[in-house]
Order: sequence, then structure tokens, then C-alpha cells
Amino acid sequence: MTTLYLGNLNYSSWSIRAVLVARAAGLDIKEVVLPLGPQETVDTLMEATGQHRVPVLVTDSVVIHDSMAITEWIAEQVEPGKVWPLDPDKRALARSICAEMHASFIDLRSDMGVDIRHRHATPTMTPGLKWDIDRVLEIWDMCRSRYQADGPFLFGEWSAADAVFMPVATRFQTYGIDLNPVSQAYSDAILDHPLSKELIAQAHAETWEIDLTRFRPKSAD
Ligand SMILES: N[C@@H](CCC(=O)N[C@@H](CS)C(=O)NCC(=O)O)C(=O)O
Repeated sequence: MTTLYLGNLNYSSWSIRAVLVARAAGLDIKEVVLPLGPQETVDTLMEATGQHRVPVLVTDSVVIHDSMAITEWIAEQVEPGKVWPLDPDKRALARSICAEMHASFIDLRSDMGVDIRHRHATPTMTPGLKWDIDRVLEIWDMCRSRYQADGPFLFGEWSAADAVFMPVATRFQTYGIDLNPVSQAYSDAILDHPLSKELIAQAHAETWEIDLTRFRPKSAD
């Protein structure tokens, strides 16, 4: 039995990424969604996985506690092309932009926390936040201009890169960020994908509430 432990799908961007990849792969993986915040969640996670963060994938032989490592494990279980693009150049670029998302965009993450079912005022456009947003749009524009002929997603067909940037598209909606036509078209395509629609519906059905302002630095209040 393989189990994927996740945080609230309305709020947990790393959980969203892992579960989208897991569902796209179509593996038999049990999903356990836990509300982030309560001590009970930490206790449950620690007992089941030895980790206090989500997502965590527990297989019969290993505990994988990072969204990108989970993505790679899933990719190895299915035929090539199902998770990462089949083309080596696309695959290398997809991994590059996913690694960049994973390692950077601190202002975007802290000023525009994922909150799929609510709408918030656009935050103050600090230089750091503006840089992060511009960089996301630059990545999207670059991929779309290269691979437009292959389909509507970053590398034409849907891939893990779209799972990684899906919670960025929801952030732009939640915080009313204006997009250029190319980025808007990509955002529409990724949010309209059946896997995204299913996840967005789940986020709307959740009843747990988290006050996102508690994650922001005092100066941003
Ligand atoms: N680098 C990790 C990040 C995991 C992470 O920060 N998860 C957040 C939720 S999105 C979490 O578990 N927060 C609860 C905590 O830090 O206790 C990954 O990619 O999986």
C-alpha cells in the first residue's frame, strides 16, 4: 500500500503539486488529507511518516518527504512521458523551471499564499514580489512561445511542470494579478484541465480555515 499524506488542498501548494502528479500517473495511491495547523495533524504525521511537513509519500519500503522527490518516484513507476515530457530538451527545461519554483519565489509564497476558494486584495507590489511575478510570467511566456504548436500547456502536453505552476495560476486569480494575453491563456488552460478542476472542487468543499496573514512578516501587515 502506498499512501500520500497531504495538507489542505485549498492552501497547501506542495501538496497540490504532488497529488496532481500522482493522479496524472494513475497509480493506486491512497490519499490522506490533513488540516495544516493543529497539533493533532503534526502528531498524526509524525506517527505515520516521521515527518511534520506535507506532502509525504509512504511506500512499502521508503518514506519520501519532498514534493519533487515524490514526483520523481512517481515518474519512475509509469511509462516515460506520463509525468515529464518525453523529449529530452523539454524534460531538461521542465526540470529546470520546477527546480527554480522549488528553490525560489520567496516573496510570492509569503505575500500570496495559496487560497483557492477565497479572494484577497492584491498585496503591495514590493520589488521582491514584482520580481517573482515577472519571473513566473517570463517562464510561462518562454515555454509557450517555444511549444505553442505542441499543445496548450508549458511543454505542449500536460506534464509535472504544469502541476508545479498550477498553484501559481490559482494565486494570480486569488490576488487579482493582471496577466498578459499569453500568460492568461496558459493560466486558463491549466485551471481548466480536468485534474485542476477536480482539485479546485475539493478545495471548495473543504471547511478548514487558515488565517494566511499569520505567515506574513510583520512589516507587510
Ligand atoms: N520542500 C517541501 C516543502 C514542504 C512544505 O513546506 N509543506 C508545508 C505545506 S505546503 C507544510 O507542511 N507546512 C507545515 C509545517 O511546516 O509544519 C516540499 O516540496 O515538499
